Amino acid sequence: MTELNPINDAVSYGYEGNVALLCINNPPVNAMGVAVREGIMHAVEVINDQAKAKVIVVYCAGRTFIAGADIREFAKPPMGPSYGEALSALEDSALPTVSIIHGTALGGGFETALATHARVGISGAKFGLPEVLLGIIPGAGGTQRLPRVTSIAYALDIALSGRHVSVEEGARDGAIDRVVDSGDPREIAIATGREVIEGNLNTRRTADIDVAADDAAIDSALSMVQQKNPHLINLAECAKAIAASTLPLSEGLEREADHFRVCMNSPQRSGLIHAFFGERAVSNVPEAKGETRKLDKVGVIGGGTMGSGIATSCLLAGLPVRMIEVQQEGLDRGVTTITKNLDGAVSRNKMTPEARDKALSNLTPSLAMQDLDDVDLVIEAVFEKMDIKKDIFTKLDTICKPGAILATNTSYLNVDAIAKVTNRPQDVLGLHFFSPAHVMRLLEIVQGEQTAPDVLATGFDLARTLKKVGVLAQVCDGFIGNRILGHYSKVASYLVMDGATPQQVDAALEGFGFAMGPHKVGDLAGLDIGYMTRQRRKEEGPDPKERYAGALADKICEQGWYGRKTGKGYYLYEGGAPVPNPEVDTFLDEVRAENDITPQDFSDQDIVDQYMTAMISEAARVVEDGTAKRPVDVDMVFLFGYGFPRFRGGPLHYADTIGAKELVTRIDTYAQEDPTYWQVPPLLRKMADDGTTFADLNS
Ligand code: T1G
Repeated sequence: MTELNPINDAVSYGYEGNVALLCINNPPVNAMGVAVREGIMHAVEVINDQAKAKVIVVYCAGRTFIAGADIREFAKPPMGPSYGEALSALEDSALPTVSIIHGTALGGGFETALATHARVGISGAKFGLPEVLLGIIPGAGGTQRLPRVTSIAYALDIALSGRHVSVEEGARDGAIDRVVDSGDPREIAIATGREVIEGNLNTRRTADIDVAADDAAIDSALSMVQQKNPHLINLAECAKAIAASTLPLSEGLEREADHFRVCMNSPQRSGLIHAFFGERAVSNVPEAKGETRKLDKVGVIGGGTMGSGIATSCLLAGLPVRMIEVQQEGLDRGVTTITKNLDGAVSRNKMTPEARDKALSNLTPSLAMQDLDDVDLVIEAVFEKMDIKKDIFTKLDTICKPGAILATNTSYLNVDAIAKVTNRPQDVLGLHFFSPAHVMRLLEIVQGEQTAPDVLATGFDLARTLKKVGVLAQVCDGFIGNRILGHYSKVASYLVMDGATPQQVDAALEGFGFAMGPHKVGDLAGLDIGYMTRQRRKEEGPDPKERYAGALADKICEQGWYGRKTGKGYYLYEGGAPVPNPEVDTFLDEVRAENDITPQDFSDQDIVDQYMTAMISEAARVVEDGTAKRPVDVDMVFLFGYGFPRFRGGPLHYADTIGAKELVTRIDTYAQEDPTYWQVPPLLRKMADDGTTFADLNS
């Protein structure tokens, strides 16, 4: 095998006969950093100058072709040659250039392939332009070159969805010129080069291809993005850039650069890139590393909404599940729900009917807890009552084999108190799923005082297996998410008691980017859950100085109205879109009269400011006392478990766009009205004093 000559640490070149190989090797995903761009430009120049070859074939070492621009460089000042310069070198090369795609050619990676004169995909490989998922648009010619080799309509589909496409599908639509059987990219590069020289594979400069205008496709794309994602600015910028592909390439590339700059300067870009790296950072903690215990068989106790959702999630991941219930009726209900969940996955083409049948064959329903004696992990998902959970863990302690992991799906309760009823507290942790558990990607992994390191690492292992975003949380009432929710949801009630309406609060927060406002979420989840939590808190003796936030909700629940499931809550659910429940206004007047409140006007911005400041305050306390390891952990909890708008990056990433000083000023102002509820967390005051940001606390 010919030795390759290094251009720099990331790029090398060599010759196999008169085939020139240009190899990129920049682990872990061959991101197109400055060294790769410099290396490509220099290699193309040298190979053309040396005139030893008849074709240049670009391929990558490692597990994938170029997976895009190096996203980490976005936060730094521009360095080295631009993407445009590097790719023009490939396109304008006198020698034909060809790309060999394996793994995933994404963003700048696929744009590199589009700049070469032919694209060969190795079976199983994928390509795509996922830049929109990062708040930007393709910025290295993708919006101009993809329409040239396919069409404007196709480019709109690929670039606006950000989806990963198989090379087989790409070959059908013209994006890929040939698909070959899987094999070593270098060997395939050599063979492909010979095919080009022998005239068996055509090459052509993408720039030379004209694009047929398609205004209809552009117009429908622009109205579609306005309807589906009214908050995101980059989707329309992307469609407009693609519309410019009918111009000569050089002009089109300038237009693309203009639209790209608009997105780069938008805070949405930093929010979405924070989300990209945050999703990876939460499992990049020592607790997620190290030895794990085997996870071949799982037991789930409880066939209710959570139990059957958790069982479905495990079955979807190929894990055999033993589901335990106390009565046949409950067991049957659980099996029915699981079957419905799996059927839903089939109807959404997420799995084949055969895979569904296989998953169902992996489910063993049982009324005997004794049947859990050989499972590796038990997840308890029964009623949120401490005595019931303690009783179950006492039994599990005698039934389960040594080394089995005992997990509770409690949303609030003290995991240590549950662990203490067993003789194996080191094998106990919290695994807090979110409803619907087979859909929601968040998994709070709750570390008890005595939870063993390998048990914790196994929790993260399970998250990976279930394709969940596992976030480490310490024990407290409600862990990370529900504790913060418990605090800021009060502000939504205070705003309504003081003058706003439930629908105004919901509309203001939906305008901020939440998919659903808090009152609609309450109606969806069931207002009875909040009612029971308030009753439990009343028994535990609430802070007498704090304003009671549940007055209106209690009145609604005392009518037996729990939201969607009863057809009535803050809204009426009579088939069409939910409409505000007029009787709530009557209750509101009563609550204000009973509390001697003169309603005041709130702007939507006032509502957002108070709501977000409350969320940020409690989030700061959660980081301060170590319940969450870092601000990014809180952010990911809210992105993957609480419908927080992804383009804002999470509550603490958003907090940095306001600044600690302004937040402290706000809280001090609000505290003049209510000093009990509004208190500045010491961490926030310190950050205001020394100018640190939550981003600083992540590093
Ligand atoms: N830049 C920098 N680092 C990256 C990266 C990238 N593009 N992609 C991945 N990484 C890191 C990641 O953070 C992780 O690091 C490690 O690589 C493994 O990734 C001009 C401007 C390729 C499908 O959006 O979708 O091109 O956590 O854990 O699950 O138009 O990574 O180990 O320290 O995700 O096997 C467009 C992003 C960029 C693709 C592999 N490209 N990457 O998934 O591994 S914008 C993308 C992915 C662009 C141009 C524009 C996935 C993957 P660490 P991983 P994986």
